[in-house]
Amino acid sequence: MGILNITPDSFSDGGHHLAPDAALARASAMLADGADILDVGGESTRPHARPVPVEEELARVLPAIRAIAAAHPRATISVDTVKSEVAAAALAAGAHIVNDVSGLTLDGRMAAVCARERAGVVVMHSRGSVGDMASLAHASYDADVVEEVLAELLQRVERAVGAGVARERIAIDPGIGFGKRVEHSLRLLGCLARFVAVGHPVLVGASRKRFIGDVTGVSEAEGRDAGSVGAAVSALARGAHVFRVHDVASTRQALDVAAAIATAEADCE
Ligand code: HH2
Repeated sequence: MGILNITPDSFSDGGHHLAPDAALARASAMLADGADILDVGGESTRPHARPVPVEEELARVLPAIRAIAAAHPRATISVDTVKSEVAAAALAAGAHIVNDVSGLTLDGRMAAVCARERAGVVVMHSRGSVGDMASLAHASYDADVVEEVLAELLQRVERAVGAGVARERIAIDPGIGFGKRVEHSLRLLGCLARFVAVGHPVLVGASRKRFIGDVTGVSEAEGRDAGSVGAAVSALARGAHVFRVHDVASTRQALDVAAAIATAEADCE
């Protein structure tokens, strides 16, 4: 899943793709690099980012989604939003998946919209509002961060199913870096198999995130692609299915090789 942020302020690619032709060019490049899904977002979750009114978010994502759907009718498009109005309009404009970083909690109508439109849904774990979910404001966990994140995530999945979203259309995501300290993100990735065991496809969004900077000492987000590829390969080895990344070409190449080796390993048992 290639990241396409149509925002002036995203933590690593903010401001690059605001014009629809720039967004389409980036989308086309990511598809050529091997992306299976394009994740189009119009609101940054960076702490203290300015909240984006619905009209502004629509004006950012809809032209991009329309342009991508027209140029690449077979591409799978997800919309990264917590707003049901944006989700509904994006689905009508050609998106197939709703990627909601609030796990369908911030907008009471989100689950019903996803159900009605038969959208694929990514239920990500986070706590709090858009403005503080990627901070450490809610980063307190009892003994086992994995158990707690999994329990909260599954509650949200059940709520979505209760609102009519088909279970087989739901992917889950531990929400790396969202209200998680470095040790939490590492532990969630290390224990990813426990998320995989639930039976939903598991999405991992580790690309360029702070924990990679903490492990490697690389402070600039743009310099963290090699570490991000490492995180993706490690997540693949633990059973993850979808990898939300900035550097599609390197990730695709690394995952293809890692998957080919894993297949060869299976053959020798
Ligand atoms: N991370 C970000 C945004 N959306 N969606 C899912 N499912 N999982 C994630 O880990 C995830 C996500 C944050 O990264 P980015 O889009 O690069 O930055 P920003 O929020 O500043 O736009």
